[in-house]
Amino acid sequence: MKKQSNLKTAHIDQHQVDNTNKVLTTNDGVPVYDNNNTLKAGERGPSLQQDHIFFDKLMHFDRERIPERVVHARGSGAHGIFEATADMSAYTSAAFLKKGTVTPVFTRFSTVAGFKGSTDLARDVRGFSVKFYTEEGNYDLVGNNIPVFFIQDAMNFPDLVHAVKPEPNNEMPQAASAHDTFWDFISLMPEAAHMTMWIMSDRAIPRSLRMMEGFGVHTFKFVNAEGKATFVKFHWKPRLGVHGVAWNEAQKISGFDADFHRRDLWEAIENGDYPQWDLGVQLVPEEDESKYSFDILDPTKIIPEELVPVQIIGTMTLNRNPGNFFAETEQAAFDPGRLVPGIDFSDDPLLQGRIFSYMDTQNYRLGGPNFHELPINRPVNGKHNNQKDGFSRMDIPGGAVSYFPNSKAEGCPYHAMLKGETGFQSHRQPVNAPKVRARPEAFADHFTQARLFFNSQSKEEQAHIINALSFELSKVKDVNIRKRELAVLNQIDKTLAKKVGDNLGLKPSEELDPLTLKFARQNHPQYPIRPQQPEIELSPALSMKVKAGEGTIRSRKVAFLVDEGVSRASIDTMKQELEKEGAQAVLIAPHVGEIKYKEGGKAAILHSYLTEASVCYDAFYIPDGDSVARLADNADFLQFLNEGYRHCKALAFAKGAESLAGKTFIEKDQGVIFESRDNLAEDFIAVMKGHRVWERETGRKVPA
Ligand code: HDE
Repeated sequence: MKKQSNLKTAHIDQHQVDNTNKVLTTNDGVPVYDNNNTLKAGERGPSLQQDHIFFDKLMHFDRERIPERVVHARGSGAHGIFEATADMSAYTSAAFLKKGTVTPVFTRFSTVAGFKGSTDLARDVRGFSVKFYTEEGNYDLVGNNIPVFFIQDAMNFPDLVHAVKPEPNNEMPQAASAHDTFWDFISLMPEAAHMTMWIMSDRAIPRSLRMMEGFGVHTFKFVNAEGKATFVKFHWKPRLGVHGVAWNEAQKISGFDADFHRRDLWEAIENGDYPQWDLGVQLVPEEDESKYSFDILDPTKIIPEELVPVQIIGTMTLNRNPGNFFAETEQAAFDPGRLVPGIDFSDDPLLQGRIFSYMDTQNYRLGGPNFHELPINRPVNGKHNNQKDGFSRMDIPGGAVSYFPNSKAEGCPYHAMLKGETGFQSHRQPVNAPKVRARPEAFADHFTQARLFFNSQSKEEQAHIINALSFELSKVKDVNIRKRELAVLNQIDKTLAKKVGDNLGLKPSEELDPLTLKFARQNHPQYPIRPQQPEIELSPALSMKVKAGEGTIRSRKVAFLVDEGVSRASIDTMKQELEKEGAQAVLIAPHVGEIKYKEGGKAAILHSYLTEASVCYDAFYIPDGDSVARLADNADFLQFLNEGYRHCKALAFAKGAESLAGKTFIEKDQGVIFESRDNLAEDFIAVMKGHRVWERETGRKVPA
């Protein structure tokens, strides 16, 4: 694919700095003669206070950090475009959703709990924020890769975050929910049950940011040109399918390459493998607001895709890496309160709280109210208003007029209504109700959809959830918390609770813990309620197996494990077949530099066992040659293979290399390809297309 430049974001690009053939200057443009030595009284003397060049440099350096995001601190971003592909005018007047419209975007993916420098492979929700630079101003769709949330009301958000973040006395553990305070909170908030199932599933350890779904989570409103509203849920569907790694693998990747996801996104874009997502919507007519067994305003509930199908309305392509991480990714200010005409909030109480929080946090984090003027946050259509001054004002609005109404500037900037233009108008929703601090009754059904999720998973996916819960609760020191959460799990599914209980040496109690009930009743005095009969008992769309996609190996990394004397023919044939499918072959040898081919000539080696780890590859191939005898006693090589097998990956052995499998604990299965028994490249590719051979875990009891 040819590399695209994004002309429409020229407003950002014009701020790029070109240092070619330029002299180094101070911040005031004064040329610097010597950038290595401070000004001293003599060569061995004290430094002088008049070293304004040094002070200029240090003043800036001392202020190079800004507060990291209180949540979602760790993130990676990319530029791209969104193309609307369906006629949505019956539902929304949003200009960027008009069929055929192409809009520049900036997208940032993130983990939630860890600090800015934490590992990418934490078990966590991933943020999925998209800023659309539309002709009607910026629209931010600030979503997650999981379609529900832990809590129902914004009031609980700081508490949730305090509970999951490292504990305040010792600031441990980093980027992990496996600790007492998180599970203490969760076990007292049964409304978190549904999200708990998702976060313990492989959705929380994605193989790649390019292989995860995104969700707006809340119900929003589309508003059409006549002012009629339709409820809408947003979905991003990755073209590469939805895939996760194994938990054991995730932990090791965190050690070997904490930037694994960031690197993967960056490299894919640099290689022209532009990731793509289709944007889908679920539409619910206003008249159907109360039609379902759950409340569509409750952010702990989904609308199952089987009840309301997802319609695809556009495609996002990420095609350009940022030029500067700080200026773009770090300073990007996302805010669900940034709406454009044709889209509005619903009354989801979690969403309502977010409308305040994001703008407030940007004011603090980016040092004042002019963060909209940072290149990454500027609207493409320009901004025109009478707002003045404040820290770091970048625009220079000329003239004496900064008020409205005015006559001196001919009433400009004018209100849209004055010239018969529409502008942003809120949906004319009637509101007349007593002021209360309370929740709707249907919000108190915490387990029906948690059960729906668990029951809709494949056998292997259920096993991963059980293992994840067992891991996390084993790390919890307080046995009372373990017991309380087990009682919550027992309300979701008895087998689930029993299996987790077995791993903890505990028997799940039939009833919720009195403390859980006490706190649940604060939110829902009538708790527990009798839930309404759900519309469906199973939702295949919730399984990652179903969302795996049609199977592609584009951009997957295959390790070719080689040594001196390897057969060139055996490498080249496989390499060609893999490259035809868009995968990458990476030669790994005991040392970097060069190795000799059996047939003569040399191969350049860029990667060795010192620099690489098995967990960072999707599949393994062992070619023929004199290399085979050398590798037989190489512990690094054998560990590569054993781990690849354990993590349920595809392994292919050229004919002369098959004996090496006998040196490992690998047993022949559908994911282990032997040239003498299988169609080497064809079967290898077919297995890779399925991502992993998860069945290996249950068959051979190899816990991944
Ligand atoms: Fe956020 N969230 N959030 N959140 N959130 C932030 O804003 C907040 C929630 C999400 O890539 C903060 O700029 C409250 C749900 C993403 O820069 C902060 C509540 C969803 C990002 C904030 C929620 C999200 C954030 C921290 C409950 C999924 C990263 C820094 C009422 C729909 C955006 C910042 C980026 C970031 C507040 C709940 C997604 C503090 C109060 C639900 C993807 O403002």
